[in-house]
Amino acid sequence: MSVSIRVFAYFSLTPKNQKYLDALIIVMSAMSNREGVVVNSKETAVIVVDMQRDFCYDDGALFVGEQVRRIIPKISALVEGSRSAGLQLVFTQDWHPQNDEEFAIWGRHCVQNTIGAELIDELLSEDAFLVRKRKYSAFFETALESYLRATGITTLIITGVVTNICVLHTAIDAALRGFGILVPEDCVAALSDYEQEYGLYHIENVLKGRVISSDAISFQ
Ligand code: VGL
Repeated sequence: MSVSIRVFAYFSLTPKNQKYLDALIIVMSAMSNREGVVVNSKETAVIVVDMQRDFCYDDGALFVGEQVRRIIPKISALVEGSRSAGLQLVFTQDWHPQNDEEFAIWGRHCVQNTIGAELIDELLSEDAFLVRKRKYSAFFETALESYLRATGITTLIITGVVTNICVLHTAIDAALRGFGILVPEDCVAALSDYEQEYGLYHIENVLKGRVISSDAISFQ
């Protein structure tokens, strides 16, 4: 015990060794990301955020860009795996009234009952809990929290668009409510690399969520 304390003190007190220690921590955290996460199928839900025509198709009102194409098959595979493992599935749908004040920021998009607001055909959502929302967060004035509490969910795997907007706001509200957060980085997309990075940075470092590859998620 005393030895380990002395070693710790030695490493933490010299700036040069602090640098090695920092590098070691980075390598170890990269290794732990690669190691993967085994999620409890009964207590974990997958949330697919706003995978709607207006965001995902190139003729949509607020097309996120080509990077959204890459995440569709990844989300689809994750949803299929999760469905087979018996996880709860939640799909959110941005759902704005005509002339919503948010259009001052983004222009008209996902207007209630329009084609652009429909979920994309590539992802099967019939058995999912559907959350229609007016704001970025899927928790704001929706039944999501009561649904998750009623079904015994403690951890959320959050996927979809946009990483630094609705995904991030949903992750923040989930963290505030005490849910564990897992974000597969190949299942979320943003308008630019910078926005993708700062969204994931916030989730990992400020919310203490885990950011990993979807391949690294398994179920028990
Ligand atoms: C979103 C901008 C406007 C999103 C929704 O889904 O992240 N972004 N509305």
